[in-house]
Amino acid sequence: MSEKVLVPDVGEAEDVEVVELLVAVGDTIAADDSLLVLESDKASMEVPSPIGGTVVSIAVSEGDKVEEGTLLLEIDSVETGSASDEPVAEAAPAEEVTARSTSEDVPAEPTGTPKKIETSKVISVPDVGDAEEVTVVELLVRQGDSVTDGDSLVVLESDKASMEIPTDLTGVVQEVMVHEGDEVKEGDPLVTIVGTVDASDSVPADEDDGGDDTAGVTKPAPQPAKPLAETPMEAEQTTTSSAKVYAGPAVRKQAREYGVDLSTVSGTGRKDRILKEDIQLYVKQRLSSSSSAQPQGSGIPEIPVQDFTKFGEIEEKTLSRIRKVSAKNLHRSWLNIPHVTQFDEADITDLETFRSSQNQILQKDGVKLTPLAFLVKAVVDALIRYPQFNSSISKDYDHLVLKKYYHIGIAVETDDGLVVPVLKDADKKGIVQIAQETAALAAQARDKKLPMDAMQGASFTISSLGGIGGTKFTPIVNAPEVAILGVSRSKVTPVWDGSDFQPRTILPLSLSYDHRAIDGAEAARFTNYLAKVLSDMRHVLL
Ligand code: CAO
Repeated sequence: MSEKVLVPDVGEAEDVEVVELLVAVGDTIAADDSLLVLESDKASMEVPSPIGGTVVSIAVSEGDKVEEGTLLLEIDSVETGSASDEPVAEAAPAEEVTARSTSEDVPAEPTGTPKKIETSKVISVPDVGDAEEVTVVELLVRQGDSVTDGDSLVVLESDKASMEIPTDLTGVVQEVMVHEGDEVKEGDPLVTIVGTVDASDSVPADEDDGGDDTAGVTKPAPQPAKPLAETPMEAEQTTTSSAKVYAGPAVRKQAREYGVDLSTVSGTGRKDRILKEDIQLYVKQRLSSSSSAQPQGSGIPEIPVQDFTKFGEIEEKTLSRIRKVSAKNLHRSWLNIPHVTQFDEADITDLETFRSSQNQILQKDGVKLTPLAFLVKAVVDALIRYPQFNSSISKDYDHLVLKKYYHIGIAVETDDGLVVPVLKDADKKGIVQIAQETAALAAQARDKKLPMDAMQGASFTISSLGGIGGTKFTPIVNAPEVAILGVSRSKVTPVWDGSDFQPRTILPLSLSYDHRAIDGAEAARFTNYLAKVLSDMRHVLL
């Protein structure tokens, strides 16, 4: 036997639209499964199936405007001979929620007048239709809150519908009698509001409705009751205190089960309605992002995933293991360290003259000096003078761990990404040895032949882009170190010597540091000193 499902009582809502069909002809459904979603300008509701069976026909399409009694679809019952051909007039759990249980307490009207009198009103659980008990899922007010007529106080939810319970009295919340998670039934008190009403609207105390009494006050008869949830559609209204979200009760229930805040979920249904699939995708994305190589920092909004194929041709290239590891380390440093970068310049004119003369001599031995070897030497000298740059912060932020060794990490660009081999005991080595070992480490890194211990124990790092170009950059500190020196390409620049412009070779320096360990003035002194040493390496001897 088949049953016809009609649009249920939609109260005063006029412009009701079929926004989503949740079943198709031939679908097998259980009793109470949602069939389609109706929406007015105020609320949305899912229409559940009154019986289990098979959908045999659907009489409406998405976008259709409907009204109470409109045929929606027909279902073949699984139970033989039990159903009739009579339309199911009340297919949804949509009994009209009009009877508001309230009681009011109004003090006696003093003689001679005030236009306004104080009243208290208990807002109770309204008629909740079939549902015997409903759950308080959200308290939207607290004791002492000011509320105005129409403000929502509490969100109730059954397994079929959610509804916001508003106040029709402007005033202050005197008491909230329920907690989130409480099971309540029709007539149970929720919130007491104290406010004022026009004296002319009050009625004699002997017409008391029997509601709660408040000491020392007499009561008028109830005000003409404006429905709490004006229509069953409003009972399904899916707003929350924080933001308006459109979602059916089943979706809301699922969101609660997963601990998902619906206001953070993007809906893909019509009019941005949130579907179950949206919750699932949201949870999936959160899970995968928390285990990915690049975790999201606390509270940092995620970068939305885009379908780039919409804009043109793309190719996917798998990231190398090195790139994934360095991405994770860089991200961790970036999020944990308050970075500041100090820029400076060193006049390396004389150093460059010396370097090229030495290169001519050393060429026969297969040795090549680049500015990097001198930089390592000068940096070590500066670290000895300013030991806080060769340190780490203790885990409890109690002290600096000053290192008495000078292991210099050298950032090396490889095909697979950035690698930082470590030149150990740089303070004990001469320029030529530093140049040879640095070149050997860089070659090993590029050939993927670096032993593990060659990448450990750095106390300070140098990142040189001088061979490539650029004027300055802001390197990321290689935690748990507290500073890193970035070096850009030197350039011959006219420098004023007091009477003339002289062509000088100027090397740009960019020192990034952890501001928790190092002050700005110390950083300026460090780069100043470094520049002085580079301009005349004889300072190293002092
Ligand atoms: N100014 C001008 N010229 C420079 C220079 C500078 N600051 N530094 C190097 N050069 C020159 C060299 O003298 C060499 O010149 P010639 O070929 O004429 O002799 C040329 O640039 C190439 O040098 P190089 O880069 O091969 O050697 P290097 O010792 O300077 O650097 C290494 C070695 C391993 C640091 C480098 O190859 C490298 O990988 N750099 C990239 C590091 C990187 O990616 N950092 C970014 C990390 S993100 O923070």
